[in-house]
Amino acid sequence: MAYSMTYQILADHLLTGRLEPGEEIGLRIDQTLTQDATGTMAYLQLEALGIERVKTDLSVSYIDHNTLQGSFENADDHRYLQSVAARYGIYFSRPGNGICHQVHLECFGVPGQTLLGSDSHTPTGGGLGMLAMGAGGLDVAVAMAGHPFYLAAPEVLKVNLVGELPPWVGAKDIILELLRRLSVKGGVGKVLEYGGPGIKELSVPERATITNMGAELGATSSLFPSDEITRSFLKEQGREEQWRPLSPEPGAVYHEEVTVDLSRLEPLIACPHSPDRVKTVAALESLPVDQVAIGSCTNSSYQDLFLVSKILEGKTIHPGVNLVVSPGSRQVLWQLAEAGVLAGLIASGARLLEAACGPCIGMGQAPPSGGVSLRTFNRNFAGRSGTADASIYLCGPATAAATALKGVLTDPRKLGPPPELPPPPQFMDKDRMLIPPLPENKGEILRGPNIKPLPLNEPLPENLSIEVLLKAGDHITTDQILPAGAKVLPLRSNIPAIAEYVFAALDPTFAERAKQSDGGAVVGGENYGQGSSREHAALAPMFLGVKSVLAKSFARIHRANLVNFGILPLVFADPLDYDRLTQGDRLVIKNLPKQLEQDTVIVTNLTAGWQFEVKHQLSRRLIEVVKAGGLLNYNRNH
Ligand code: MIC
Ligand code: SF4
Repeated sequence: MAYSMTYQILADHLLTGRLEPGEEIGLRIDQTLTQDATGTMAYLQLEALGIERVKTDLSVSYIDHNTLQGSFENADDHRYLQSVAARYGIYFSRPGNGICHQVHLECFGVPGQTLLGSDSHTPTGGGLGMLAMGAGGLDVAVAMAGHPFYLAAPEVLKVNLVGELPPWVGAKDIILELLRRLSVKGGVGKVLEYGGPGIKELSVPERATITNMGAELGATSSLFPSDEITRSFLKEQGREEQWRPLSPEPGAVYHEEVTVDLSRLEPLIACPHSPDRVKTVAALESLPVDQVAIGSCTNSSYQDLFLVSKILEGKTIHPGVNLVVSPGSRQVLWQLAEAGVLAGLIASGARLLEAACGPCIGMGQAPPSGGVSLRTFNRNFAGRSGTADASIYLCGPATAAATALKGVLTDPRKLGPPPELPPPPQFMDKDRMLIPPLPENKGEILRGPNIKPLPLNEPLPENLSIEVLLKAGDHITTDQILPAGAKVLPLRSNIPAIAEYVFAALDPTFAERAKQSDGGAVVGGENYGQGSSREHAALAPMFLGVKSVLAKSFARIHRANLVNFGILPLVFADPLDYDRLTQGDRLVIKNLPKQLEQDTVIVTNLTAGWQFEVKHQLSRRLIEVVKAGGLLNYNRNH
């Protein structure tokens, strides 16, 4: 059978299992990345695994999320991460160096390799022809320790790009069009593989915008071929020798196909509070905007920010708008300076932030009450910006810059012909603020007082008795399960403290009620746990005593995180049973280990006196993991 690019990489890295969609496979992971908000837990877990050095070809630890140092916590975590990296054989990317996904493209990504990252936007690397996937910190730690990464073999959705993009229409509009068509759960269980004549128009950073935001489709990953465009990007980065070609085998088999005619696209925008609520910019024009934020791992390349700078050059930002710009990396910032456009950007009134995630994760720059913020980012979930009642819209950099000038949502096609984009100046920095590990595993690990030991779960009991602590709706995000932002993020290495914020925005009494209960359950609708990879959204509920989540369907990474920490994910056999459950119901699952041997498990609702069926959809291995109370216990037993 002729293989797609995805299946070629899977076959090259297959350690266990059969390459059939839906079957559990174990993959060899070549590279890993972590960032500081998920990294402290990941490295505490790596320490717990008791290895001497990482076993991957390359592992990198980035500092990009928790860069506001309002108190000692974040700085302590950075110091911990730097010391662990040095000792265990991991490269360390210093604070200010940039967003993990952008820096990884520039400095490390290799076509055809596998990359696992403790961040849901790791598929950015697909822009360079890597099979790059997000996962919880524990899965990344296990991969660093040289063990396989397990996942369900994906289906491959071929995305055919045909035609040419009209002026002012860009990569962001392509992925927004796919979100409009496929929705935030349209990619679950799939890898999106891009092809067709239209890809020849797209540079690596543009491809990376598209693969980055494939995360919002719920996709396992997204992948572009590695061609001459990829080669010239690597050449610009001084690493042409790492280029290798990747393309589908002739006659490759795809499970599904969609075609996007680029010539028919126009500037698009995602409306509050979901990345798939997509409309045309033209349809919403004249919407007053309070804030414009340009940056994030989706749209912060040299190309994006050069375009923005040229649009703003010689002009002044509208008095009603606050414009913040965060470059994706130090390299991008340097290139803007070298290309001579930074002065114009500053003169226009843009507030320049450091090269980091910044406002994208609510690390500052919260919009005003009831405000409208237009962002080039990838997520617009309610409250994520730090302002509960703000309305966040997502768009490309051209729309953002045009709007910053006019004060109301503006279609960039009104700006006349688009500026020419010169090639990026060659970055001359040799060490790139990347600290290589120590040659041997020496060096002290430096722990601050905010780093608390990792809590462990207990094995699941024979008979599970749980109280429905919360009944939530469809598309619950991990931001809703456990918020981020400047106040909560510094607690990422302190589970007892961060657990107080579980479901805080949905129900501030949740943490207290969970602690009082003698075993809790959460009930959810479709696509439960979409969004961030943060395993804290499983670890903190586990700490509060949550034993099971019952939902209509789950997002991939969150479901894996639940299992990793011994929380049983169950899917309603009949979605109508969801409607019949109420908060406070007491549920009992008798003979759990025995029942898990079957596909279907019977649950009794003691409060209301009825029974219903759920599916666990777990492989044999995962049943053992969840029974043991999580992966760390399971590993210890094996
Ligand atoms: C996000 O965009 O939500 C984050 C913050 O990058 C997360 C990781 C985290 O919560 O630390 C992600 O996307 O995985
Ligand atoms: Fe950082 Fe935002 Fe990208 Fe997450 S989505 S990695 S917070 S820039």
